Amino acid sequence: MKINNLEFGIMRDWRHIILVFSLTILFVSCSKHQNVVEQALSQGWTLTGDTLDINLPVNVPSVVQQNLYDAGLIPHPYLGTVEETLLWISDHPWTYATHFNVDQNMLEKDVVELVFEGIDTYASVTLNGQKLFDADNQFRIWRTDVKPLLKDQDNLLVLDFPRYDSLQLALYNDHQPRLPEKYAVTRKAPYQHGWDWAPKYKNVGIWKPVSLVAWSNARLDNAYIVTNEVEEEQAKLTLHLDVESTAPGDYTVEILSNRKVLQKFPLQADQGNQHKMFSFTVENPRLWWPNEMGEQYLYDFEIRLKSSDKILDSKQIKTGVKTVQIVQEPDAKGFSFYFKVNGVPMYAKGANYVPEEMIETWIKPENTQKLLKMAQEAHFNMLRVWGGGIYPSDDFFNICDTLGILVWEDFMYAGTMYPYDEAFLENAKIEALEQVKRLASHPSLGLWCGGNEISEGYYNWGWQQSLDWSEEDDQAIKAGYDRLFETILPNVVEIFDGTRPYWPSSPSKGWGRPESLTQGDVHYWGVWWGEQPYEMYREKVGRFNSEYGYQSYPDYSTLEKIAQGEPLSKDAKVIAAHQKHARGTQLIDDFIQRYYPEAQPNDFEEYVYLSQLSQAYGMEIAIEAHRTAKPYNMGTLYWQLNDAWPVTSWSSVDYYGNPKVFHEKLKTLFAPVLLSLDRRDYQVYVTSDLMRNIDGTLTVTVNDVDGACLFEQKAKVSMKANQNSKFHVEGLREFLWNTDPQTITINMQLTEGDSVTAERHLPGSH
Ligand code: BMA
Repeated sequence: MKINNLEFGIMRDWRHIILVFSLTILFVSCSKHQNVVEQALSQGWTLTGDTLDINLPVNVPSVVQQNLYDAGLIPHPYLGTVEETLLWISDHPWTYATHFNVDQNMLEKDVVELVFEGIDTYASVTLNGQKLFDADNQFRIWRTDVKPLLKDQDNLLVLDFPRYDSLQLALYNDHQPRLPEKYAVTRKAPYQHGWDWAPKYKNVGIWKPVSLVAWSNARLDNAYIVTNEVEEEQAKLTLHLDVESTAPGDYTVEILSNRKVLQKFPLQADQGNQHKMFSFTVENPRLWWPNEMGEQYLYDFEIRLKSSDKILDSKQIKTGVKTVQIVQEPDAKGFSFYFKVNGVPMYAKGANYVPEEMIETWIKPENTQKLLKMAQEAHFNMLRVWGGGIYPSDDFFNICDTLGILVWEDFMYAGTMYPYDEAFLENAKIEALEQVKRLASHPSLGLWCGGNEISEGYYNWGWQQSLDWSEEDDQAIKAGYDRLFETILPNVVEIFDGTRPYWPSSPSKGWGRPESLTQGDVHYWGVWWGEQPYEMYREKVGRFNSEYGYQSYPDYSTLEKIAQGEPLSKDAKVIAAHQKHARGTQLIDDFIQRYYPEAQPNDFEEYVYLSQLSQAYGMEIAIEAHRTAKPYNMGTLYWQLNDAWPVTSWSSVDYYGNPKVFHEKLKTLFAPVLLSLDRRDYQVYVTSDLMRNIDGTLTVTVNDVDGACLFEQKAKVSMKANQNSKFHVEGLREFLWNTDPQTITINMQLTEGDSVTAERHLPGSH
């Protein structure tokens, strides 16, 4: 990869910007060395609503929608049919303000920074009447030295949020050439602008913590560790540091594990902020593996920055030792596409993950833990964090680290072309830099991807015509795309991580194109969007199917909650309000008619259940087709694991954490060994993701509806680790040919000695 230093200057000076603050309740935390002192500014804020008679005491992080709901001023945004009545909120100006005092100890430090970990999205920030900065990116950290402005008593920090919708519309209308989506011009979570599973709740507020951070001499701004190489006796790692120093100076960096110093390095710092890298080794490393490939061993390191013998700053880093690559090698059909973890090919099983809440500050680590545990128990080893949401919190990644879920992380770009002026690209670069540094230590981070369905849209969705671009417009927009997704983002990943692969776009080719099945990853939407039958999944097996899916209704109890006592039916208004896909209701119904023509649901509850059976049936066909095609296909990530609110969608777990029928089935479909019957030749596939060889016996029995055994036959199974083979079962084909499929069940079991390695029970007809 070419690293263009002009495109991408490593920042040496004080990192961007400014910040502001307030807090009445003083919470000062000092680390033991006391050179770096922090004060959270989380409490004692007020939210006011311009001309509205609203003056609410609030804490932050929070957003206006949450604050208004907490104060009883609006109904619950997820229930009933209230969406339209709440859309004014993002087109109203809001102000968050707080008064706070500052401890003398803090004021004596060389630097006192105000740090906002996240502001959503536009805000003008002032401290004691002085403008600090204008925030314009939800995904960035905003920080500035405020020491000259601070007093010990009664500081006033104010954030004025303009009318988001109006501002966005003005920015969009000013942009020539026209862009496909309005949200393209604002660095704010796309899904909040409405999606085919999301209402238009554009959150406004201080959505991440705020604090004052004071220090003297020097401190560690960032510290993270990545794995470069793994061998049996030794792993090579790199410690990355951003060191900020008030003057040129000589320091020492120490890496400790179990309170013992592993290595020491001299560090010569200039004045300002500088990025430094130190290589070190771990002997006889215990590795971090994805779920069911091995253990998820985590190391605890402490990093110290010292001047003479004085500790100036320290950071704790939990990390795992693991390497990851994407392998793309030419073969007879195209190019392979698979992940290798610690040098071992990995068959990826999992789903796409969307933000867990429409009100982003309602995301709770305990809910994430439950959801991801359900994924792990369904044998997931991968999640794709979809590019239309938000970058997940550290909690999310800590959970993935412990559960062994490798994360395909999109940068937050989706479904549109983006502006390409210098200011936009610079903003995008800083965002990427901060996110890459924040997440690099997590062993669960597997891949950085440019975004969701952008190149697919550019080449296949006719924007050139529908938006009336001239040839020059088209070239300029495409050149901007190339700069962002082919130069800036990969350079950030390469320079500041250097170990994670970068993949410019998911998918790489649109599903209408034959190459989508012979190289890269594919979002196959011919079933659902293209209205093809489920059986089409068998034909459309790509190298790595990173999206496919079919909708079903959520659990009936979820529908009862949103209906709040109103009668439920397919045509109820509340059901329509929680279906965001234009053809969704019809497409669900079409497939219930097609696959369950005899079914006569007695009521809506039974109908809801049928929709889940239909979804599960379709996903079974897809997953079986993908897994049995291994190693041609090396990944299956369905759309979508979860929901952001109670809604009819493609998810396998609904908003309240209820598993759908499909999710329960994953325990068999994603199991390390999948048994399947090829109904063309009646041979049995054994698809193994196990890291060990199999030496066992396959038993196939056919039973009648009362359970009586009509046929039984055994075959010997001997297979290498991580492979897929087909086995002939003597007499099975002839037996099934001559038996009415409606009257039987087919049961397969693989045993090794006394233990059962895999089981599958299938109806006679499928
Ligand atoms: C995929 C996703 C989402 C969408 C889903 C279902 O392409 O990237 O944009 O919600 O389709 O339509």
